[in-house]
Amino acid sequence: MKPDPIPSSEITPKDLYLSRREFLKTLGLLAGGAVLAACAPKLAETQSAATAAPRPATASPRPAVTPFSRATADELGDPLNSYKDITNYNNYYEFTTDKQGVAVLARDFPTSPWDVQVHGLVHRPRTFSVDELIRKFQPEERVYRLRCVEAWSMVIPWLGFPLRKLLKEVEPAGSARYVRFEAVYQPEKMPGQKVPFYPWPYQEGLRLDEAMHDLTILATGLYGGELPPQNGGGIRLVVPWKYGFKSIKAIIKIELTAEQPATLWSTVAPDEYGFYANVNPRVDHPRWSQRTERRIGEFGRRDTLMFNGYAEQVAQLYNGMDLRLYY
Ligand SMILES: Nc1nc2c(c(=O)[nH]1)N[C@H]1C(S)=C(S)[C@@H](COP(=O)(O)O)O[C@H]1N2
Ligand SMILES: [Mo]
Repeated sequence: MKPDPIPSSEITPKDLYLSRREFLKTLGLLAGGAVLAACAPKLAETQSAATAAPRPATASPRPAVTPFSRATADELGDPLNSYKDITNYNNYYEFTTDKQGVAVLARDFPTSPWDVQVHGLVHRPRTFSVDELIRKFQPEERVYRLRCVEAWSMVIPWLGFPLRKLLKEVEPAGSARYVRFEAVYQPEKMPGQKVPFYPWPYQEGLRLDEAMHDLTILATGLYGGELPPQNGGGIRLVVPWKYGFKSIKAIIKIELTAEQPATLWSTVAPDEYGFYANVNPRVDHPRWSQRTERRIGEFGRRDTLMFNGYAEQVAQLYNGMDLRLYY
């Protein structure tokens, strides 16, 4: 689907659009959600393609509406988390370990323009701007559960494209078996990077077949708008069947390698955070159970699902592996 070439100056700012919608609704001019549902995805894509979606001027919560998501729930019927929750409860140790403090500290972190270098065991190494990636690969909405290893979770409507598309573009060599991701290192803008305990920059990795799986995306937006700095803008990985720490934010380098790459968390605590880190309710973290989780915005706890509910799509990637060892 190609976005209409609407100049960004003609795109209705989201907040204006919203208040007009509220206005029309009070006049009874909108038939339920039908009008919005039909046009929202297109506008969302156009907006992100033009990077015209307005960013909140402050980290103060936006209204908890779901204006540009065509979905209201994931495929299991669980409702989306609010924009407010998704953008105000974050793990992002480059800024702070305080989940509710990330949004404010990251507020002025520049996410555009943003470049990603793709290199290593590839025939056509190249640097891409995120704007170019958005034009080329047309981000689509993907509603995914995000399950943190700390046993909380959310349902998030990402805008993104399969990582596979980018990897194909650079033509991986036959010797490539893993993909290594490196996040930005800017200690003058990211106060958490002055904490020497962590081996900055944040890095992560996937096996090449995991990276090529259709569920694995690079996200460039959420809720139909741009990707806020606290959620990993300019661009971040999302691997929904793995614990959240695999979904590395603010990526500047993607490298194809022959050897399994080191990761920040398996370097800091190898017996707590494995390379595979597949969500698995039967394998406890050394310090707590992984059997259940707290869905942000809900009371009580819910059962954690094998592979975070994506077993049908991904279990075959791990045939012959002992999942008790490869959590
Ligand atoms: N660069 C970077 N990426 C990161 C992290 C981080 O600290 N730094 N935290 C990870 C963890 S533990 C989780 S649970 C998710 C949280 O993503 P969210 O804040 O968008 O929900 O980001 C992951 N990606
Ligand atoms: Mo996490």
